[in-house]
Amino acid sequence: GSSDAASGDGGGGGGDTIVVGFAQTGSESGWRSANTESMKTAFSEDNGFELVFNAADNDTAAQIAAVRGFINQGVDAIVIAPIVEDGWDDVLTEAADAGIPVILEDRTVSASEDLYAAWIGLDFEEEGVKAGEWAAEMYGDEETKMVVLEGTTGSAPANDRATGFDAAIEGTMIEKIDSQTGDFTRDGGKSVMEGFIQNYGVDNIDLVYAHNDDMALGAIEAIEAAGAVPGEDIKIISIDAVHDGMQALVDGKINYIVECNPLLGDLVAAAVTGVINGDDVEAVQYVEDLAFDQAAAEAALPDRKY
Ligand code: GZL
Repeated sequence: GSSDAASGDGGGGGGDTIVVGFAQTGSESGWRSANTESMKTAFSEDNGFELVFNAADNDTAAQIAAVRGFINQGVDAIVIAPIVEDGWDDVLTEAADAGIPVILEDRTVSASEDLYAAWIGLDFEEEGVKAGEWAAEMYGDEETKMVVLEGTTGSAPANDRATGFDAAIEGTMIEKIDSQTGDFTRDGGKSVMEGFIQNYGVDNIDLVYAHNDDMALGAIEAIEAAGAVPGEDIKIISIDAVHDGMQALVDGKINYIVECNPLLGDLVAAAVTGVINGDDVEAVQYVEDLAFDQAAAEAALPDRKY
């Protein structure tokens, strides 16, 4: 767009268009689609950005290769939603050596905080605690056999949602009989739930804790195919609060959902602009999460943005 010559106080990117390489995880879930839309809207040309977008199809090697591509391209800044926590030290060091700032959005990494300028994300452990506290309150006083549909193995949300939930149900009569990854996808949740039903029998499972709505929706299909009623015969607790999950909650097929807000684009764009302009940028920025039972979902669904 037209440049206001007096604008800004210098900083990267030559003119006033900031070229940003964005390494997204892929398109594994409804949450991811909402997050991608939020990022593309915030990093628009009208807002002064040129967004170079890559979706890595949940493949960590492809995502790291995409980041290397951004470094070789010489972008002004790199944004990453890292599929998994580990394995980032080398490529983040290469970005630092190239003088390209990195901002993490959504998930985070185990590498040193010195290797990225900021992380705009969510408190996954707190999401797990909220889910576990509700499970403990509702089901903790009677023998409850629980299976867990884990998110992508090695991802921050999968690790932290398990940690938070397990801590919250400590000392209750909720017994985790199995826990496997469904990779945050609907198909993954369905096939893992089919396996649980095969192994334990649909009458020997009381509760499903799904690390995201997409896997919970897959589990619902498997439970119904086995002739049981989700939300009644087998209770379901999930995380995200995307539209389809909230609809299932309203329909009584899911019993409780903890929100995980995907609308991070504006915060990430502000952080990128701040870093490029040499401003101080808050290193860790959490976005607030709500939680919904059926009544709260009925009230909230009409106004939900995703
Ligand atoms: C959490 C995000 C997770 C969502 C899933 O912030 O990384 O990845 O919970 C998504 O739906 O696939």
